[in-house]
Amino acid sequence: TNLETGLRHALAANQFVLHYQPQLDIERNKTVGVEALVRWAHPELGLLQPAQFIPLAEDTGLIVPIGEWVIKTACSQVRAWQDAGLSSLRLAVNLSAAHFRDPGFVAIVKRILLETQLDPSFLQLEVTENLLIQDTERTMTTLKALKDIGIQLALDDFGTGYSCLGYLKHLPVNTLKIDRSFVNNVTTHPEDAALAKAIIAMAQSLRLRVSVEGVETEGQLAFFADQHCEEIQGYHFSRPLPEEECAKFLQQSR
Ligand code: G
Ligand code: G
Ligand code: MN
Ligand code: NA
Repeated sequence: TNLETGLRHALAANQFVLHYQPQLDIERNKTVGVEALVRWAHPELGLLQPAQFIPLAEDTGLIVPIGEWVIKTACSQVRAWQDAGLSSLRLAVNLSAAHFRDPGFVAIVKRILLETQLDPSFLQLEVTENLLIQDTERTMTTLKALKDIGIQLALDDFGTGYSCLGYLKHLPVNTLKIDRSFVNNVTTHPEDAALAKAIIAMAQSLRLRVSVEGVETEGQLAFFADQHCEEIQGYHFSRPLPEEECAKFLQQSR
């Protein structure tokens, strides 16, 4: 397709852009991290969201070089923000299943960390439940290797995928990110509140940090603060921001 042809040239043509969404530590009321979210500045179609090209990138395998670009660019950016005084800022990056099929992936991440001089403990890689059901043994080996380097791992979109809860106890993840579908109606529908509380209780008893996505209102924030969740990410705190705007946000919220 045309889109596919364009996608093949997009990296070389430098058409990808990263936006960064700040993440709030609820108790300390402080920005602790940013999640890098890729966009494609398409020459004719304008700024495309991930949903418009990530599936195609995954089907064509182009997600591997794109992902490498994302990790490298974001690590380098966050290292620059750290150098500018935000010394403990953490970076979250989304991974796709294809990265786990690439035997060179761990070495690539190591190389990027060396090149950008970002301390591995400030990098958090996000994986989804669906990724974990493919080639479980290889996935586990890769996750452990990433953890051994000192990288943090988060389980993204939790509760929306194929959930076999048994895997949770074996997974070397530090953080569970509750999907925003559990957040939308948490202050208006008792069933949603009950579900959110149950997920949080489970995560806490497994000693996982809980990060809540898609928090849009003060009431939702209060709900999750009451449940002792560690972090929120959502429009209530900040939308994903272009690099310059994010830099300003980070300086102002220090
Ligand atoms: O950016 P948006 O806010 O629309 O993100 C939509 C989805 O796209 C998210 O679920 C996110 O996981 C995915 N996504 C965003 N950036 C990346 C990326 O760099 N790599 C991969 N694999 N997925 C991404
Ligand atoms: O990787 P993940 O699917 O978690 O990516 C986060 C996605 O959620 C991005 O598409 C981002 O733009 C979106 N998002 C972040 N905060 C909010 C929010 O408060 N409300 C809604 N509806 N979407 C959000
Ligand atoms: Mn994510
Ligand atoms: Na998510």
